[in-house]
Amino acid sequence: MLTIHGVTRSRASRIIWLCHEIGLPFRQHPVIQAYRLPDPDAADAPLNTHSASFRKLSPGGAIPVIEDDGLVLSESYAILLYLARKHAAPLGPASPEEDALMLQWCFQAATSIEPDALTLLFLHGRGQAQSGEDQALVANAAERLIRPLRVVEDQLARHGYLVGNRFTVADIAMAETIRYAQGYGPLMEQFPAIGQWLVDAQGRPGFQKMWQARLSEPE
Ligand SMILES: N[C@@H](CCC(=O)N[C@@H](CS)C(=O)NCC(=O)O)C(=O)O
Repeated sequence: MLTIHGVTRSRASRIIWLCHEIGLPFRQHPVIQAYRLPDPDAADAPLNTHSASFRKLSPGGAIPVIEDDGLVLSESYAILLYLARKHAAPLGPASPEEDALMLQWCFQAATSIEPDALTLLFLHGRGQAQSGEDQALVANAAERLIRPLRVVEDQLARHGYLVGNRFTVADIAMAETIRYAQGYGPLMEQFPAIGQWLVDAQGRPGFQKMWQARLSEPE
């Protein structure tokens, strides 16, 4: 059976959402991010991204990692695409062309959206008091996000989904990436098609099941 290493309050959420969508059973090892622990190296620390046993699977010390039929795989977008290909359409690619488009959207999410969206999450979304320097970082990140989000907006306004006029793994990858910026109104209100698509995607039973598990984990 597929094993997912990583707590649900991490990028493992996108893998877990996909598994629920395609009805794929999995075991979850709740490895937690070391930075969330006061002393990740303490003898009584829970299993975390510093733990020696986890480092054997993930030398870079990052979650999520999966084990599947002897394959050990890290990098959440690679994991999504691997599982989607293995289990194929409707959520995975039905042709090499769809496969290429799914790759395109995943690369766009990973390279042009995720870093700045995470800046918005960490410096704005969690409601911390912001220094002037933080506010400048937030404004710059939001400014850089306009161009890639415009591409996503145009695609969704015309087709409703990213690939194949249906909900696919590309929508999961992109929705989980844009979620990091979702709480930043001055940016997101410029993209109504993305807003509606996020509401629909996050209303799906697969997302809701993942989200309830996530909320049940300690912050
Ligand atoms: N590009 C990687 C990033 C993985 C990553 O940074 N994961 C975070 C949690 S979402 C992590 O494990 N951080 C560990 C730490 O900082 O201790 C992916 O998409 O899987």
